Amino acid sequence: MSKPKPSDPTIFSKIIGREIPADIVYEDDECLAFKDINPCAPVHILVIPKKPIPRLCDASKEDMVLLGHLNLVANQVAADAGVGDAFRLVVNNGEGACQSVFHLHYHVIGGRTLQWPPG
Ligand code: IU
Repeated sequence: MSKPKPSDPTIFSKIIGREIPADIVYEDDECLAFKDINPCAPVHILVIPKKPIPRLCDASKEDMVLLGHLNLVANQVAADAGVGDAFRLVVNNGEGACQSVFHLHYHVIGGRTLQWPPG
């Protein structure tokens, strides 16, 4: 079997297509937000675009509005989860930054004391 390419569909595409279940907390035409299956904090939600952009660095100018929208949805899901005033938004970009699923996602993390700098 050949190594998956960054452009291959990921498990997140299957979540968008409802081929596999997820605990979805928000959806609109452009994006989806669901609870991380392996949370690192009491609130750990992933916000993903429906467009399969593999990494943040693969986004282009045409994605400008979409990227802004993802940020506002992150605000919204954080507020809905009760952590609107204290949360962290994380994008792991590339293998070297611990990205493991190559479909752009924003981690919304909160509900506990967060340290800085992160590990
Ligand atoms: P990363 O930034 O690519 O490392 O984050 C991927 C996240 O996706 C990670 O926190 C996983 O726990 C999470 N996840 C998930 O919520 N559901 C899944 O089916 C899979 C990964 I695979």
